[in-house]
Amino acid sequence: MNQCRLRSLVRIRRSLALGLRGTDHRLLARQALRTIQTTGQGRGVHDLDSFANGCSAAYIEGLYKKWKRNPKSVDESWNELFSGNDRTTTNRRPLPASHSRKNRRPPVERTVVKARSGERTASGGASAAPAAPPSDWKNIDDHHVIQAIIRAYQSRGHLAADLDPLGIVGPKKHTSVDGTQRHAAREVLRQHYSYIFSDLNTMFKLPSSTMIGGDEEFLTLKEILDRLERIYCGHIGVEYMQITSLTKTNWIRDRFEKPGGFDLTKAEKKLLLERLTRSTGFENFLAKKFSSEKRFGLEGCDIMIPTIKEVVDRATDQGVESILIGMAHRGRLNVLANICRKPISDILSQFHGLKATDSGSGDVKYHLGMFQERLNRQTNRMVRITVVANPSHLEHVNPVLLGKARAEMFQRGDTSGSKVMPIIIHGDASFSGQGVVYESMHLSDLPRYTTYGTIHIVTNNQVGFTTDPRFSRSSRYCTDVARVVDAPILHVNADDPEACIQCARIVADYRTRFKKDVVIDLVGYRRNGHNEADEPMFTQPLMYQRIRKLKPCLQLYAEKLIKEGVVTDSEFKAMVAEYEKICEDAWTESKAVKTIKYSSWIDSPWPGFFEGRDRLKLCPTGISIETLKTIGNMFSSPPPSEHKFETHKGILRILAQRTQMVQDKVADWSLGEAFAFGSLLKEGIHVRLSGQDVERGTFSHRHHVLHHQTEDKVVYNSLDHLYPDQAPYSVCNSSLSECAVLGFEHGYSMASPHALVMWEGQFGDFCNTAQCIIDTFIASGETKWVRQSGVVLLLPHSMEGMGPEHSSGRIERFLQMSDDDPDVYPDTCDADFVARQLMNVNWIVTNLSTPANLFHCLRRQVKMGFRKPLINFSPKSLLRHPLARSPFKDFNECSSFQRLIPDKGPAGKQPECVKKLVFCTGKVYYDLFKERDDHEQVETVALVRVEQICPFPYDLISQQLELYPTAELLWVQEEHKNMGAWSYVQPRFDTALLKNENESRCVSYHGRPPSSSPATGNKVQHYTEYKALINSVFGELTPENKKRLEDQVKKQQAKAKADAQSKPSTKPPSSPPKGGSPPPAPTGPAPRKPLISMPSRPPRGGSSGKQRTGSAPAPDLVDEASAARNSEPDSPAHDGASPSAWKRSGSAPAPSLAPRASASRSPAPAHDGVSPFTREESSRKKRSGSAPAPTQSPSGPLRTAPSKPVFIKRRPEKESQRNPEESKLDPTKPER
Ligand SMILES: Cc1ncc(C[n+]2csc(CCOP(=O)(O)OP(=O)(O)O)c2C)c(N)n1
Ligand SMILES: [Mg+2]
Repeated sequence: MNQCRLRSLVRIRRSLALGLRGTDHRLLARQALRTIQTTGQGRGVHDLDSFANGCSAAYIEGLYKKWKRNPKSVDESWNELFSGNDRTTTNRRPLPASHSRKNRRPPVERTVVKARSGERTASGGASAAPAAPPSDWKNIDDHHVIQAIIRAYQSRGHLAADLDPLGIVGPKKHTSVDGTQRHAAREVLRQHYSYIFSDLNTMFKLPSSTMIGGDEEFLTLKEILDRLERIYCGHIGVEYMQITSLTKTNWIRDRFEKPGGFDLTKAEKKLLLERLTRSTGFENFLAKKFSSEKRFGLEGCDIMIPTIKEVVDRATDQGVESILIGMAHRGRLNVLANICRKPISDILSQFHGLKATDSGSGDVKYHLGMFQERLNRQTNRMVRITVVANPSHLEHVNPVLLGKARAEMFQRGDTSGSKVMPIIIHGDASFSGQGVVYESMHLSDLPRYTTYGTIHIVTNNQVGFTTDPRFSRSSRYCTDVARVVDAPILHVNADDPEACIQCARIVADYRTRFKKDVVIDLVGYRRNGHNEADEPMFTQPLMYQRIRKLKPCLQLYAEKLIKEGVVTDSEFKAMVAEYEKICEDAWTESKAVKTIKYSSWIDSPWPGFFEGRDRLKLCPTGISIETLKTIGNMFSSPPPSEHKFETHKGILRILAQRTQMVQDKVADWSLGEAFAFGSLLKEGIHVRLSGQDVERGTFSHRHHVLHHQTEDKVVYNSLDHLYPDQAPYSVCNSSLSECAVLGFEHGYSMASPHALVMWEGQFGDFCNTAQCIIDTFIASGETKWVRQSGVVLLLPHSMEGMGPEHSSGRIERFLQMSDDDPDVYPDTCDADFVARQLMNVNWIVTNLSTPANLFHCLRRQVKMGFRKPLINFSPKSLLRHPLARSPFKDFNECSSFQRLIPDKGPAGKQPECVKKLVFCTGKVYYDLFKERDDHEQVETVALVRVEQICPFPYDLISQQLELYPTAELLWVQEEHKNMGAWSYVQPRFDTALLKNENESRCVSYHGRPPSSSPATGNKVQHYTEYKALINSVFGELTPENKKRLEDQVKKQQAKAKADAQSKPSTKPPSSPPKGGSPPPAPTGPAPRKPLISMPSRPPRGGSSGKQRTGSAPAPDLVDEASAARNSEPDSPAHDGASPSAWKRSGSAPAPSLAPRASASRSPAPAHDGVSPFTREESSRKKRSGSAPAPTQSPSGPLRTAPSKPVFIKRRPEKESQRNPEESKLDPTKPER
């Protein structure tokens, strides 16, 4: 055969391969065949056709070269072909004799109808292709069928896999023509099912989409089926064809299909037997010693321990240094004993019912966590294994574990998950049933939440408590949830230890290679009831009849290895006896233990944090004015101009307002928060804020991440570039999950005390969907597991007429879970009273009213000598309320957190005149403040803000009670009576009052009546309720009050009109300045909103009003532009004062019901009720009259050596890839 003939053959093959796609290719193929016919030496077209069809071009070329060198080096048939001799029919490979197959559908008739000129064929060509000879098509068809069969096994083989050790679930076997029992059922092969009854000796060329051939390129149909059966329908059913990545599917295919890949060496088998002996031996021992104790044994899924162990070995061998395990009850003690190597005596001592020597309530033994650093003898590497303490609430540990793993990666500078690896062990019913599984899995590939792959192992005992899978899930597998993240899922028969080990290796390697989630579903059974005292025959009689007949996996495997000659019977018996002795010795040892310590079960030790520290020392939280300026200037500046960052004009306006505030030395909520974050970052504390839309802020007030307006994914975060050596700042918009994200952040906070970790709810009561995390981890974690966390929850809360679900953060629930005793008056004379109170409570609950207090409160979180969760109810309207601002002096070194803010106005100065002492918390203070002014009761009503509700500030409350000895005592809240803080504060007020023998007063409730709904959705009703509340405190407005208010309004309207006529507009530029150039500085005070206009003001004393009834603008999910519109640069905090009110009260006038109105007539009180400005400051500002433009140049006078801002091109990669330096900046020390 000459080169021309060979090339033609190659062309034939290629063309035929493409033949199905179009007429042109078929034509090409025909032409090529004709070439061979004319140049060939007597070979028939059919032979060549089939020959070319079955071989690869490269293969033929290789053979041809070989043949040229030595004609005898190739098979006789090739020699004939290349030398041009005709083959005899007897020498021919058996071709798929489709015509002789009974059950096979007839080959598709490729009759080509000649197209008349101008007619178009179905394929769109202008003319029809001549038909290929029928045998060509048969051959092609046959190969396609083979390919489809292979594909069917690959994608659906798991449906016919032999996974159930009980033999209850699973397909039936079918007898093929060769008498072989095959699993592959119609479900797998579908339309190709009949093929397994074909001529099984037919030889086929294997397609490139399979590796079952190994080095062989041709296999008989029988061999193909046998191999596919073994691989896909044996004891492993692998689901991987759903994965969209070709690299990953090829990788898995390679691992499963390559012949010989599953063989274990003798030593490996022996090791496996040893591990299985330990796993089974441990449960047997416990069963023997504590037959009636609950331990949630592993029997029936004993292979779980060797499987985890294999994953651990493999991963540590590949460089993993820390493994975090999250799991529920089943087999937990076994994991502690045989994976973590917790001394068995320690575990057994938990069964003795001993007293604990440390504080806390402890937890049941199968929930306890632990932490161990040890040498892995198999790999000779140190490995740290953590089993995270677990509440009974199934699967809720998952996000906590992930957050902890993520934080550990951060601490170690592990930006790819190479050193830290999470493993989660699931139950079958809970894996499919608990929504948090799905929510957590959805974090798996998010840049700020990824743990670079988690290994999931399901101990699938085919039952959940008493419920069969058919009643507990609609999906075929309990693992189907993992398909959403494209995870490969390896179902494996738990009674085949070697298959399980094989899967363990593959998942460990997969995670190392791809850093993605992967699942093993260990399909076993549960030998006992749900717990050892349960009778399973009540509900699963048939299943348990089978189970009773089954030999334990250990016995089966031992028999197998004895038969194979891997171990002898006596060796196996010695193995069992040896482990029994270990357990017996531990038992004896455990009997000597007389007390237990909860702290020895801690899963997150913080070495070095508590040692040598005076826990009761509260460090100052104030900072210098220079730091305030640096942070303030950076935070208020747009990105430097050289970066040509196009900033939204609304943002520029906000930045201009911030600049103005910095110049005026006053801070609003977002600036106060930025001061807290920035100063902590400066001090090396990593700050992480996570939650839905936190980057901008739900209420569009934060704007930490600025977005380039014309370039995608280019963002700027000034707080990440304050100081060259600052700690990293992570502000992360989360997935729309509360449960998983809050759990994640809680886990993140557990990893190190040197970080401020916050989760913000979109609205406070969305924490409803994270209740389990709140109850079982945050509220009680320290008590149960001696584990601290300083996680902060920011829950927007206040009644603004926004409806039932957008109003309440459910303060009452958090307070109800607080564990300070309402009936015990603490020792307030103790010098460490404040710190001790904080240390002894389970969490801190605050409802703050000033930015400065937020600042101090957040900083206190990391300044304390211990860690406590903080639940802070954040404001909504106060975010922009002109009165809710703090002067810089409230942030300085002399300032501190104020647990209670007394009345510092006229009432506070002349307490003897005070008739009513009103205690309140949060935003309602501003309503009361305004109404007191309107009602002209500033001298007679004292307003006291309880900023820290829990622990209750008894000392300060008592001081207030003593200061106003004759005043009537009121608790005023805007929430309904059965909500808010009332039920918490009432008994505590009583306790404080009872302390004083001469006291006969009690505190009365003023607020909304009880309700099942947190708030009305009707604005009119909202206002009616509001009015009733106000009237109950101050009474109705008198005619004099009304007259005075009307006069005020008229005056201000007139003034506003005059101002508007005399001063030019200070509107910001209509289009954003390009290249980051500064917006033109306003030339005068920004136009003021119209003053209170009666029509827009709810009628006082009237029955209803259509007007806005809230006391503040509804700060819903406003867009940025409207947010910018809503925020008033010329707030009266800076310049406006109602002279009459000012004079009369000697303090700031009250805020208005409608904040815009109030904004236009009230000067801002500081948090203590006094204007942050002196009159001089206020008038100076009025004189200067302009809001300067934000500083543009990084070298501007107000900057103190800021680090060069970096523009981050956001990519879908992980955050850590984006910022590989984060580990270097990490202030937290690795805990090793
Ligand atoms: C959130 C939650 N709901 C219900 C329970 C009660 N419960 C404990 S174990 C269990 C069955 C769990 O079945 P599965 O996940 O299959 O684990 P198994 O016990 O079979 O190992 C149930 C319903 C619980 N602990 N947590
Ligand atoms: Mg189960």
